[in-house]
Amino acid sequence: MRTENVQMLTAHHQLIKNDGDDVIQGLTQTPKILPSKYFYDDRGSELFEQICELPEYYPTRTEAGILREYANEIAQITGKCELIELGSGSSTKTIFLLDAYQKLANLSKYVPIDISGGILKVSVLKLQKKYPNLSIDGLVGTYEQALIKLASNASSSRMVFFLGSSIGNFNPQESDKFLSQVAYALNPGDYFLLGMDLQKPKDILEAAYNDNQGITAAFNLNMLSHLNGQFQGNFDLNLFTHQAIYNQADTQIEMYLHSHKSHWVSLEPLDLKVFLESGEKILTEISRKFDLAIMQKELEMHGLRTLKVWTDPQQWFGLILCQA
Ligand code: AVJ
Repeated sequence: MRTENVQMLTAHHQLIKNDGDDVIQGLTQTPKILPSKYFYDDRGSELFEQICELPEYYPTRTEAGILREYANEIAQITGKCELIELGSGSSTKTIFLLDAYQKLANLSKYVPIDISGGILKVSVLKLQKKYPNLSIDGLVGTYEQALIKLASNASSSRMVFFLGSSIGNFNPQESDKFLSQVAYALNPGDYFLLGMDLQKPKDILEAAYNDNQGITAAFNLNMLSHLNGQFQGNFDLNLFTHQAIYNQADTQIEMYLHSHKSHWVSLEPLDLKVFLESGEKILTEISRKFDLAIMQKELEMHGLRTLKVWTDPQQWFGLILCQA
């Protein structure tokens, strides 16, 4: 089997070499924060796959429904191009696009990019079996690393896509930076397809991040296990509880880990000792909920002109196709 088509993005792009600076920075500021990307070790990616199947977690199946219905139309609009997916994970929803592009646009290349090497390898192997004639080049790395690499690598027409409302993890400033990097990576005429969760009543949103089976809580807590493993931390998972609330003013879900005892945590290789108060919380994720018109303006400001917008009948989730 061809595992060699999963490539690590590292070294010569001054890249990954995760030195934990972001962890030090986040845990020494007030209030404390941890970057959401630390959710996704292999266990975290597995838990996220389980979240996607939860009855309360509507985004995945809603977006999948939109893709099922409109993938052919998307392929017809863009015509033949290479497909490049940021944060591909299990690539489950991607199947709709791959099928449509194979049928209508003579698809030759798919580049899935993910920070979690385990899940990427498994999904590349699966896809290679299902699409034996498709050239699949998996890349393991951060979005930033991938976009730098893509920018220096322009050949044929491309569509970069970013599904699942992963853009919701960025605050406005980070989102601005991300869209600049996307725009920089694209050539004039290339496409960008963006999936985003839309604003809706608080009870629906909070239920989606506080599921009955406690999978989201396990996903949140798993970040501490990941840090324990990667940075020899001694977080005691029993001393923390999961909380997710919808911040109406900022239209974003905020996920926290609450410490219910005052205690010290150390991460030796980082030379870091952190004191947590009883009741203190660490922000582990924001998940912004968007307005389609505002997002179109933001894309436009980065030279990404909207070609078409799709939503589901309830307008819970949106897809914007734009062109550089
Ligand atoms: C992968 C960032 C889109 O924000 O809904 C799911 C992650 N966190 N449940 C989201 C997540 C808690 C998810 N994104």
